[in-house]
Amino acid sequence: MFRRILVANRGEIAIRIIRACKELDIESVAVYSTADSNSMHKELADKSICIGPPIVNKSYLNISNIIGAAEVTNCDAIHPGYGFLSENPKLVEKCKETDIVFIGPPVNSINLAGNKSEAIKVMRKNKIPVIPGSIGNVTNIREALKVCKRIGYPVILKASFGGGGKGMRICNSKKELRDYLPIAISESRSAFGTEEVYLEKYIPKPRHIEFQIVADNYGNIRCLGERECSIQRRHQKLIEEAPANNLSDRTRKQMAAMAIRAAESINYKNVGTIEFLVDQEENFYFIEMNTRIQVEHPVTEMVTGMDLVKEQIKMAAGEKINNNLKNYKINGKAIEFRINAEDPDNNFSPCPGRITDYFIPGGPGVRIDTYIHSNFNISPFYDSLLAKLIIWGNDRKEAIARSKRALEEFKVEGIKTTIPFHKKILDNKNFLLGNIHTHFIEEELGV
Ligand code: MV4
Repeated sequence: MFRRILVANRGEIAIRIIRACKELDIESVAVYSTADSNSMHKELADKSICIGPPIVNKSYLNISNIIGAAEVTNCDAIHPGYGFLSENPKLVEKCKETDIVFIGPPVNSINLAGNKSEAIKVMRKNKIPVIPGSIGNVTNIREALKVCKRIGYPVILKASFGGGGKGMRICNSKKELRDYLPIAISESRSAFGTEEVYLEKYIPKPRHIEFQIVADNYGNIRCLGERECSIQRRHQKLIEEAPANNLSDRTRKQMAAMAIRAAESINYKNVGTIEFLVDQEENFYFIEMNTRIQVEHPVTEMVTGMDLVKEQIKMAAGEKINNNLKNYKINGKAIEFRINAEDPDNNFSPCPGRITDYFIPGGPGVRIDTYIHSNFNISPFYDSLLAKLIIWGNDRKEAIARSKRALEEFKVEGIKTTIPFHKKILDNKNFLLGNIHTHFIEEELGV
């Protein structure tokens, strides 16, 4: 097992990883920028080291500073968390060169998942359902028109190295395809440095459901059930649940089997997520794969009793897959609310500033993953995620009642947060019925 792990992240996920290290009796080293010198992850770790100025490119995204920090503190592994360098192949290569274990999958898995049209090709070859579309990228309008003649309109253009909706364009006709193809290509070039875009049939109002995969270094791969992640605004998830609602046992089983096949087909290691879109007829399609621990991992932890971050560390250290993973049972319902420092009444614009006072909810079924503390200044340099409120109930009804009372208890003063917006969602009839899809927020709440 590792002696000392460098936690290459900040905020709530850095604290989450430090907690896992403590429970495994492994020392943790925090890294922090000068904007975070008063932050909780720095306090909670056994050691801490400054890695540069507030600007992320010079600190949390600076690979030489991160590797240097791990070397001078004698760490034998690096945990990247999510975001920042978590899916950066260069960090993985540098770790190999310096004999530090990267807690995550091998570099070829990261490279493949990063190239979405290529990942879809591999899945298609392995008989995993994918959305009808181009085989690989489209480079010109002639090619694109030919694909659309086959699959029919509407279609969606996606950037192969994209994410967060960037470079995505829906085309309802030949004309729109002619107009949007050059735009999608140039958006992709400027955002991701490549002109690679691909085409898919556009699925109206799909659900976004993802499956948690756990894989050891010996070829054992397990699936830990699914998360429903359809409640999102402008491609930022707001609420996630486990398990998914209104999904037949038959489909759930098929999807889990396909998720395992997807991970097997690329020799996946460590924890990862297979994302699917589910259409209104309950057909499901692979769309992409995430090669990191995700923000929403706690809902899976709450319904399975597993600790995904500890499993990540143990498998990276060469342990075989946890036997409890073989016969886990999904117990009850978990819902996660992302509490962001944003103003829901002002287009969700970030609201950095000082937290003058706060109260954190508690009681049965309540878990909070946060890094806030009193008199804490939310820095404008980083992500606006303040806290994750994770609620467990025996069933969805109990989880929702608990969520309502926990959001009522939750006080954050001095800054605006998304807490009032979550309360509105919990008053929505279709949300209460579990009738949700990726366009729920715009359709039902009009933002
Ligand atoms: C789609 C889709 C419909 N059809 N793919 C992919 C990434 C995720 N953030 C949104 N994605 C979508 N992929 C096909 N083939 C619908 C979405 C989608 C979406 C697309 C355009 C504008 C807003 C959207 C909101 C949610 C989901």
